[in-house]
Amino acid sequence: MYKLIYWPFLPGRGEFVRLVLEELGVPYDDVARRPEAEGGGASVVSGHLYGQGDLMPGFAPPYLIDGDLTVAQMPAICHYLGLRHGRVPADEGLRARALQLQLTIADVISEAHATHHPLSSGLYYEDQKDEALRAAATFREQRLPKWIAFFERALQRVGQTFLLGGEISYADLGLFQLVEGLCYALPNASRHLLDGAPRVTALHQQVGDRPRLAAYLRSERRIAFNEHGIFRRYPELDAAD
Ligand SMILES: N[C@@H](CCC(=O)N[C@@H](CS)C(=O)NCC(=O)O)C(=O)O
Repeated sequence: MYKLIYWPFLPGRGEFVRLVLEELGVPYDDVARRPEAEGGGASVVSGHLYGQGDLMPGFAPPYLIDGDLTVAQMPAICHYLGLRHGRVPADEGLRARALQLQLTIADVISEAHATHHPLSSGLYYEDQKDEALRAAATFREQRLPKWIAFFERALQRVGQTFLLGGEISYADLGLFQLVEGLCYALPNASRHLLDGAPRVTALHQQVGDRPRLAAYLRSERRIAFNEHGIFRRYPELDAAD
């Protein structure tokens, strides 16, 4: 059984991996979410940070453990699972494209995090609020429209529901979770932009309606967004209603 090691109290980058595992329908042990008495808790994650512990080193979570192998870096984990379960196309160009798209999603994730931590992840939000106001305004007004338009164009070019065509891939799950996170963190700015992105909106709807994912999203395995993760709702960082 796969083991996933990720912070137990926030969705973060771990959630992009969970969505792939849930859509595949494979069992996995979400180790840190077990009670501490059963070997869970945040200390499991911190014990492996920066390559400490007895795993093949990965710098930061999420970590996926498959037997003796540890895979870190969210896009690499999703790609590994896609290949391992035959859920990325056989065509090498399309495989590279799937990874490219997930890496692009990872770039947006980093920019979204930088809206509330523009100076450093090592400082509290409260220590960088003035800079965050400026960073969030630039993200909302300049960067986010470009990212959303990019994914809308990618879907338009393919001319089908999903980013690689008719078959769903991990990149579609990634785009779903990105939209979820943006709508949580910046509801006003996101609503406005998604109104002009019908293909991205339709993909989000279709992914969320898939039976396994819909069941997962309703389950207690799904961790709600909160102000510890990447996508945080600080109303002062959003656009006016
Ligand atoms: N590029 C890595 C980023 C990993 C990362 O930043 N993980 C965060 C949680 S989402 C973390 O716990 N970082 C701890 C640290 O960098 O000290 C990925 O995509 O997996």
